[in-house]
Amino acid sequence: MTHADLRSDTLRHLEFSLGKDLPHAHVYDVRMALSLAVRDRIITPWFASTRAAYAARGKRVYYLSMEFLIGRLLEDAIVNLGLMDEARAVCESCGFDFATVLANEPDAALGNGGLGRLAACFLDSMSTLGCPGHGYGIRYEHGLFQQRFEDGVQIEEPEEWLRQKHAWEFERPEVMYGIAFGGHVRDHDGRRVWEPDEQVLAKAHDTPVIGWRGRWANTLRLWGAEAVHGFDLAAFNRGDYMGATAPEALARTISRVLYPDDTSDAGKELRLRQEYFFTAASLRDILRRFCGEHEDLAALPRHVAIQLNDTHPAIAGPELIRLLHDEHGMDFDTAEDTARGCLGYTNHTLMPEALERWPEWLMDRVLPRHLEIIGRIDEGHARAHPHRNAHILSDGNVNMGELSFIMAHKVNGVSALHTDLVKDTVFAELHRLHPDRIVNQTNGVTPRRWIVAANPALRKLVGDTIGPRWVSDLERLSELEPHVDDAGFMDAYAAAKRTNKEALARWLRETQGVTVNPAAMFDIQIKRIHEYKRQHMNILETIALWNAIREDPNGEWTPRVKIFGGKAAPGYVLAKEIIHLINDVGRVINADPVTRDWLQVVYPPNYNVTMAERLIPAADLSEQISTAGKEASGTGNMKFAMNGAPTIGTLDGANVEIRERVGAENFFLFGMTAPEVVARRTVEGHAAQAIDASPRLAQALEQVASGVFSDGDTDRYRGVVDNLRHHDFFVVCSDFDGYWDAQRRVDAAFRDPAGWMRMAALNTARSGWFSSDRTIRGYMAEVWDIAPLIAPASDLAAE
Ligand code: B1N
Repeated sequence: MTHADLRSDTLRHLEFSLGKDLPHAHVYDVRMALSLAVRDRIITPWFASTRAAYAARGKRVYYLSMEFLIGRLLEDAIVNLGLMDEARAVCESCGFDFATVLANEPDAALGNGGLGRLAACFLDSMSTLGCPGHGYGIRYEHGLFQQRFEDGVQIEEPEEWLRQKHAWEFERPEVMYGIAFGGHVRDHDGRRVWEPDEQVLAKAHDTPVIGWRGRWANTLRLWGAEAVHGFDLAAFNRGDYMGATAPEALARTISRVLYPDDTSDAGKELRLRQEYFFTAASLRDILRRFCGEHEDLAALPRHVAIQLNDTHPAIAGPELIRLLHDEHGMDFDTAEDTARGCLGYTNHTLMPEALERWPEWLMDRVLPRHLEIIGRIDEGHARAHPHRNAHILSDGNVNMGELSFIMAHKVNGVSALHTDLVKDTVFAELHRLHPDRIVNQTNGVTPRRWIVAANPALRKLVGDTIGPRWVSDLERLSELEPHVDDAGFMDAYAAAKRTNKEALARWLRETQGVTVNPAAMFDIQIKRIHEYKRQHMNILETIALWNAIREDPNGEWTPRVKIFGGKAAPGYVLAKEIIHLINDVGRVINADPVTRDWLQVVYPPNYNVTMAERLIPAADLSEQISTAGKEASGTGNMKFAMNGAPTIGTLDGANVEIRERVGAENFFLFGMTAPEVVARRTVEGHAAQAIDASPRLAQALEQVASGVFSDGDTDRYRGVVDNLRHHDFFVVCSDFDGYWDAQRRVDAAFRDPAGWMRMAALNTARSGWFSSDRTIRGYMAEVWDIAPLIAPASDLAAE
């Protein structure tokens, strides 16, 4: 492929697909035309992959997820196809800045956070490895809300990514399924027959997902909801114009908006409808594909692996039984075993409020036949295990975790620690009954997006040092290790970090109007705002540091920029109070001339995938400070480590494995362990005790309470302060001094630039294991029982 080809294709699309000529083209037109020209280059490998998958007559993987946090796709496609230089040249020859063209693409925020981004990284890795499969999800009209700050307060606004045409998708009006809801179940000659009273159409929209170097491409199929009869002409003719469009509006509600709750569940009927809608459509599609190739439905598990991304698609179990038994006439027990042979379930959280439970009456109203089937699964399980204590149906609820566990042949946690906790806590009983079912698959992230695309400076240095193969074989990053003793390499490594920090500083100046010193430590905490993630501990430490510098302005301090990013669920009052507090503290501290050279707080609004791509490569320090036992894995922690930002963190989630691999001396550990946290909570007055023992913490809390950061308003932070003083479930107070001490160790280490850079480079060199390629290989071998359809990329000769 030459630059001339890509240019002429882009100009052709500009003219014939966008209807513009170059002199009148807006950056939107150029971005769309380039996207279409790049997309054209995905079609051939996409078709070839589809044909190869059919020819193999083997197994396919179906990844069912409520969320796919894919972000922007153009740069990703360009990177995977190796078209970086050509694409840049095309833009420039058209008179457009490449970065501006890339930035014109909306960030597809079809997810809340880690769970959705993991699904996106998995798609990338499945395509890179040649694992045949599809992602199935919902084509939300509105992704995660846009966040802005008004006087420091989070304001949510609707996200409008589909206002413009989505360049990457193919609408498939011929792939449409009627999805039923409600109604009754009746007996017909001893058979149970569901007579629903409502139908919504699910229409397919396909996005090709290209792997590294275009060797394989899978499909992300997202379902949009439409009405069976979209327009009520009779109502219109009566002059009832609103009524005429009501059926369409009602049906479309199902795929209208992503629920903005991360790790908690509203228990709303619409959410249940969303879950059933996309799960049922996906299963119909899977069976249609299977029946086109095979006769015997009993062979389903040999050809179909369905992965449930948390319990959100848990209705897949009963729905698959319903399809096999009610519709295809398989006997119930065989249908149940067949379904189980196909299904795998990934658990992503132990937070009690996130474990989905639906009231039986609601399930009965929306999915009456499914409730019956669930009852039968539960009875069958009880009969097989008479002394068991785990029930799917209990206290008038349907427990979706238990349902998922019982209906899956494999259940997995997402980090070693999390999997142990899954075995010991939520599923202890079921684990005892089914000791071989739970396995661990530690999360990973795709290096294509998180190094190659996001960090070109590091990509070039790594490529120049160890060649190109590391991109699809990330463990090869270990070949960098000997070079940490080479002054030339280390100078280049430091220069790459400096380049990224300067780029971030420029962006902060241009978009946020704040000036930061690129020589200062960039200390970054980016993730959803949640008490268990303890952003409030970070901001309290910031206040304590501010106090300490003011007391001794001529002391030996390390300049720091504390950067925060993240959204709070709109209904999570305390999390929104924490956001307000960070902004208030930033306003006061940033205005203090005494500390200005040492400490700054920056909180750019509307954190998303695109912002993460900008922040992570520029980070010096990665904040992973959750209460031990609460963060199932984390994936941001892995992105920071590979981009050369050592972690300050607790022994939680995948932090444990990161520390083991990068080495304890390259990781700033503090805090209680998971069992210590559990024990600490039983100590009466643990928070007050910790505050009494820590003058620094007591002072910082008192400043927040007394209005130092809220113009004297002593009410504004009553929620946060009272919670910490009297309740403190997430043991912020008890971990505070350990955190403070760890931060001072960080300060000291950062004052030795060579030592720090060595630590950063070792983080890069030793984080190859955290590639999502490794994770997907694990699922393929231990959960899906499937082999790749292309040779490993590492077998290829270097380009
Ligand atoms: O899943 C990520 C993990 O790395 C994180 O530690 C974990 O917190 C995250 C309900 C969730 N767990 N549960 C959710 C998301 C949306 C929702 O509606 C729960 N997200 C996680 C990937 O394993």
